[in-house]
Amino acid sequence: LALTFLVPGVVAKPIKVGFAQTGAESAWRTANTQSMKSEAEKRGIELKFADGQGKQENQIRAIRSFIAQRVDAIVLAPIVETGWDPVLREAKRAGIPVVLTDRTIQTADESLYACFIGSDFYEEGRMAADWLAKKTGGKGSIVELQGTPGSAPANERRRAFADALTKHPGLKIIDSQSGDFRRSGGKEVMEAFLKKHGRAITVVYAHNDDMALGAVQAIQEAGRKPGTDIIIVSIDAIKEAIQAVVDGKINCTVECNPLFGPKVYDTVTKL
Ligand code: GYE
Repeated sequence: LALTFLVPGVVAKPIKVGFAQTGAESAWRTANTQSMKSEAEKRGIELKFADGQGKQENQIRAIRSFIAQRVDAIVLAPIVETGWDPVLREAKRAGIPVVLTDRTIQTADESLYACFIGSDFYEEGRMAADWLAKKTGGKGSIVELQGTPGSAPANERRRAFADALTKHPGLKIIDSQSGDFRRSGGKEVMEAFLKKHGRAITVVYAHNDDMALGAVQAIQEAGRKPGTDIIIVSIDAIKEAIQAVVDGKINCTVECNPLFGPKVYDTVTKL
């Protein structure tokens, strides 16, 4: 007969965390996933990683499976802002704390999540607009490449930029469409904008660098010079975009740091 003595507080079980990621739409996202995975490994946290592949229903399914597996905490990077209440109520009923990271949600019930760890998207959009106003002297015809429809960063970066432009009547958004935070999306939408508006476009405001880099390609293929003929301002500051700034193809990128692993796991451990 083998006897096992369990001494509470001495033999600690590893913490089990379920992370519902949005997908793999951008270089920012790749860095964010990497931070979450490598930091879990470093801390001996058992991480269950679910790639939502850009769909809210996949993320909801992942959360249900985390609940069924009785994880200690759920970390959610919500692809869109609305529609989370039912599944978050299920997590609450199961007594599993939920940490929102990267993106926020809209809910009337703040008790459905423990906290949010992420960036101020409104401030990013405001900084982009203020930089643009200085650079152009307050004159320009802007096309906007929006992020994923309904996502917190697309909503806030759009709202902040538009708010800031009210102080600069010479800066006008002449067209705006979603490129879904993807390079291919940014390229396609920019091609359509160039066809439709031609030389009227003087500025591109992209909600992320991947779409800005797609727009750079489209502008070059149309025989024009990105960064010179058309000013480009975007958000994230991924390595490739910083290189594009060095090369004069993108004029400004606002930093949005994706390395949330350490803060998220500090918080999860406390919870
Ligand atoms: O800017 C974009 C990514 O939610 C802050 O999502 C994030 C955004 C980021 O796809 O590149």
